[in-house]
Amino acid sequence: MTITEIASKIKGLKSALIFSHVRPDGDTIGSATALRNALISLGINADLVCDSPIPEKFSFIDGVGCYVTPDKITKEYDGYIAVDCSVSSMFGGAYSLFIKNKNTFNIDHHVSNAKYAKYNYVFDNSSNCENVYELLGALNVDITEDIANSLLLGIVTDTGNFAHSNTTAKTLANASDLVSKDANLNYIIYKMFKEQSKARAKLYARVISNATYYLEDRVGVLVINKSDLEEFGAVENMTEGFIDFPMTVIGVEVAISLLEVGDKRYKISLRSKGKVNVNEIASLYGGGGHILASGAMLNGYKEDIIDKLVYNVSQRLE
Ligand SMILES: [Mn+2]
Repeated sequence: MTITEIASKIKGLKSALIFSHVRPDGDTIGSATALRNALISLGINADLVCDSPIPEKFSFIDGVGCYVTPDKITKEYDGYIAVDCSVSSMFGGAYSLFIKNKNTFNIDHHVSNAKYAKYNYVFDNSSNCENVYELLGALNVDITEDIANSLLLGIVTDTGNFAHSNTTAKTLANASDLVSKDANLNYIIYKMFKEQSKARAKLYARVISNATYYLEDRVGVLVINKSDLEEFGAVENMTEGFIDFPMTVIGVEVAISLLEVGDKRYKISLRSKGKVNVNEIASLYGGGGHILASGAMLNGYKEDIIDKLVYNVSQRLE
């Protein structure tokens, strides 16, 4: 469907429930909150649903406090609109609710989108917020400061702060437009990429200072022990982004992190700069992901796990 067709279908609604994916990121939250405010400005009743808690760091975005879990939905809506959800599993438990409505919309940017809705608008932009921005244009919505902040949030997070290869001239032009509409780029970047708790900062310093290097410094390894988490009062999800550190080291081709999640049980993350397909390595242990970013769960002593993984890398570096 074209954006004009989707816009005219949405204009016909009196009420809509907007769905964000589980483990929500800035793009699904930005898409949903921008669309909610836009629909309300058009006189359409709009609510938000997500089958996961919304991380605290997004609380500065207008409308984030309105999310409810699917079990709280009792009202009827004219239409259900999913944003940034490529497949049914991304809805979590909310999918069984989603399919109950006759007017379902799917607005997404993943090329792998399963086109599961009655009305599908899937376009391969950097972020779904770029698609929503285009949709709001087709709906003739006034871009308020709140809407601009929501949309810029999705662009900034899905492009990794404009650093990923999905950042195009159009992405930057859209971001520039949103800044001209008073989106606070500086604050969004601080909240998404810089701000951290003291517990995380202390854990990070510990883990990074204990990094080890193998194969003439072509592999960098981080170990995150349960005892370190406990010492600083940190929790597992605070370790997100740690693995980016060894990747900054000149000469390192592959980064590996081991997060101790149980007795002799480790959650493994793998990153590659391109010479090694780490998806192949993760697959050896029942894990998977992408060529440059993959993960798996391994049992055993950490020294043995590191030995095995470094060996797997060495076989692929020659
Ligand atoms: Mn996205």
